Amino acid sequence: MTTFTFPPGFRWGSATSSYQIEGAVDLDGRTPSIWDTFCTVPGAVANGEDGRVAVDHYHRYREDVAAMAALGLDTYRFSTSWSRVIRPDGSPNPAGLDFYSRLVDELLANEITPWLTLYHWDLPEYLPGGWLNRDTAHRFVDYAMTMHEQFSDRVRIWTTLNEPWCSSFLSYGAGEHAPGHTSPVEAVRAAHHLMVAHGLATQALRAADPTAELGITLNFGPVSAADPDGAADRDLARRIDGTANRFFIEAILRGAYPADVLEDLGEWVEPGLIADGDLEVISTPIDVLGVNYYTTDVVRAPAPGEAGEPKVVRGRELASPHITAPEAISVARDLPVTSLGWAVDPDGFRDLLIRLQQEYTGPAGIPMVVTENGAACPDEVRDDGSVIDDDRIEYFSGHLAAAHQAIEAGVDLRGYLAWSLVDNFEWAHGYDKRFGILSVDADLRRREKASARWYSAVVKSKTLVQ
Ligand code: PNW
Repeated sequence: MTTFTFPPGFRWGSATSSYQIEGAVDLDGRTPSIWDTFCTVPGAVANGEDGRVAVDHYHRYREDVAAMAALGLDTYRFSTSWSRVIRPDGSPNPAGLDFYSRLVDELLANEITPWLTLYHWDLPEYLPGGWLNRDTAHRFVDYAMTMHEQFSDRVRIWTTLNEPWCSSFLSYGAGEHAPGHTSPVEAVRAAHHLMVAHGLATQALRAADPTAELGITLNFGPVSAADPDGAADRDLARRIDGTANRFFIEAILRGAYPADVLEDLGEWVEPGLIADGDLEVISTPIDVLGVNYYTTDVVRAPAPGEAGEPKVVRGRELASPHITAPEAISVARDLPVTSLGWAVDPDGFRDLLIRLQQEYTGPAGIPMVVTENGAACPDEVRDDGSVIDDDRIEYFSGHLAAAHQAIEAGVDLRGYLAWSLVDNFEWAHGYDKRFGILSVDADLRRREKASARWYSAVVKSKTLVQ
């Protein structure tokens, strides 16, 4: 038996996002986001599902906050819906703001720290061109400052963007997420505009509020070559690592996009896209790096004549999100996989945290917080109503041990937020793939899964026993 005790002050919590849980998509003046629209595209989302009702958090937030309090969680990372709080004419929508005000008050009354993410993919449909339009970055700053005026007295931790890789390469390059485009040029343009939005908003928030804690959340997918000695495999792994992992963090913490990635992207970086001064804006200092981690990947080059078939999902032709390595083939490993087919690799998590510390956050002198980590598992509902999810407990346990090992190795890791508080709308996978530590029944009733009770015991004792 091994006991892992976490440092005092380590944050313990959970995370969600607006479109995945709120529902109430046309209440109190909210207007459609690109996800509302995308969900109407035939085949875009499994079973034709959408976030119209989601898990009705808009009406059940008190119950959800009470559940967190009962579990002993001290931090809640949520996102706000831009089109709920800002009207198409740019003016604030008081009814939308009021929802988040009530949520924040409820959290504070329960001694839970609110951690606000400004953008978790539900871009207002009314913004012409979405992230293809540089002006969206300026509209993002306006939105950020409206939120700051309303909430800075009560919210002290702010994340600009969640996973810009997903909002660009997966959304404009692969077609898998809203708005569902498959253009490498658009993917790069969206990625850069997202980075500019992050930088401008960080500057404006910092100027208005020097003591707020500001950051961004990036998703990291470590990737290695199937044949570590094979030049072709290694080059594919380098390319994927370049766009998926290094592109964003190096712009933010080093003030430059990686030279090899710019070379790989070639003409997809349009002339004039990266304006003078953009990288200074993008590398405005942050206070914390949010790390989302789910899995790792091992890739190989296709054999001669082994052509990649176009990937058709529910009748829609998707492209590879790895626009500089679309031919890469993922190799199955001797590891358990989750319901999404993602390999369970806690060692990869430990190694990632150590790499990030050594190469990026250590030199920049900033701490990290795990802002998402979790697994989609087949939960078993017993006759007595209990929900058994041993696979999820195993996942959390392995990854918390890995996080602890990273701390022991010198990583400045300050907290862990489990994804997710409740089962929710898992984007293109709809409601079938469940990440919650609370289950949600068809009648929207919440129930603690075994993993919630297990996590609560860890959180309350600040100790993991394996
Ligand atoms: C993250 N990928 O999404 C998001 O931040 C959450 O909203 C989501 O529910 C969670 O992880 C689980 O999926 C990702 O394809 C979606 O590499 C897809 C990928 C990565 C992250």
